[in-house]
Amino acid sequence: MKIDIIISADDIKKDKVLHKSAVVIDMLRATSVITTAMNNGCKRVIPVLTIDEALETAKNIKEDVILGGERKGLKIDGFDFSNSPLEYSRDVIERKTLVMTTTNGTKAIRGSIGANNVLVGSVLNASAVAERLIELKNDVVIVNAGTYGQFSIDDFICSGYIISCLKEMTAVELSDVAITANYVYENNKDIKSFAKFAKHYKRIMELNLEEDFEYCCKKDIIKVVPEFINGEIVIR
Ligand code: 3SL
Ligand code: MG
Repeated sequence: MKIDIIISADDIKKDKVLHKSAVVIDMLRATSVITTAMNNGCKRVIPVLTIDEALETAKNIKEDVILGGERKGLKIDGFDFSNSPLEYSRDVIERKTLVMTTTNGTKAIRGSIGANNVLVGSVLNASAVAERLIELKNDVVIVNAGTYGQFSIDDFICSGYIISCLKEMTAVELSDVAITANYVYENNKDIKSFAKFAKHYKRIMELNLEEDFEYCCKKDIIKVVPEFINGEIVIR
């Protein structure tokens, strides 16, 4: 299995995802939100790019719908929830449709269209993602959402962790960037201690979101692997 990494949503190129299984990572915090919401019984997540698209999409959905996401890390005016995974508990999200827009995460998910499969990954479900990738039998590209089009340490070390899980399960052939991500993880297995160097960590702390950070760094507490299929994220 060949494994490569794209370092930010702005660096996605169609030929890099084509015929592969893509895993989109925005561990702080969009893909941690999606993983948590789906684990808590959310029916589907519809990732969209703009606030207007979110409002329009939600208006056309007949069933129970929740609007979630962020701009500059904060809840969007008129939305139900922010981009904090801790808000998406079973009592509020079960059987609901979540329409979501975030700065980097939903952009990376939508940008990965064209891959054979688009999985949603995070530290929370890393080993379940690895198992699913083995079942799918494609080469893999791990798409880091990054932060505002830039490389981001948090998504990179999370990718390194997923690679470490894959290495325990199968033979892998890593690109240079994948070797580096895995090296960073293998030398910093306590993800929190290294993710703290990320620029985005400072923003998270400014917003008093320490609890979100702690939660998003928990390894393998979730077994579900959300998948983006035909415009919506579901559990297959
Ligand atoms: O950009 C995103 O998709 C967000 O996850 C960023 S934040 O952590 O909510 O600020
Ligand atoms: Mg992020």
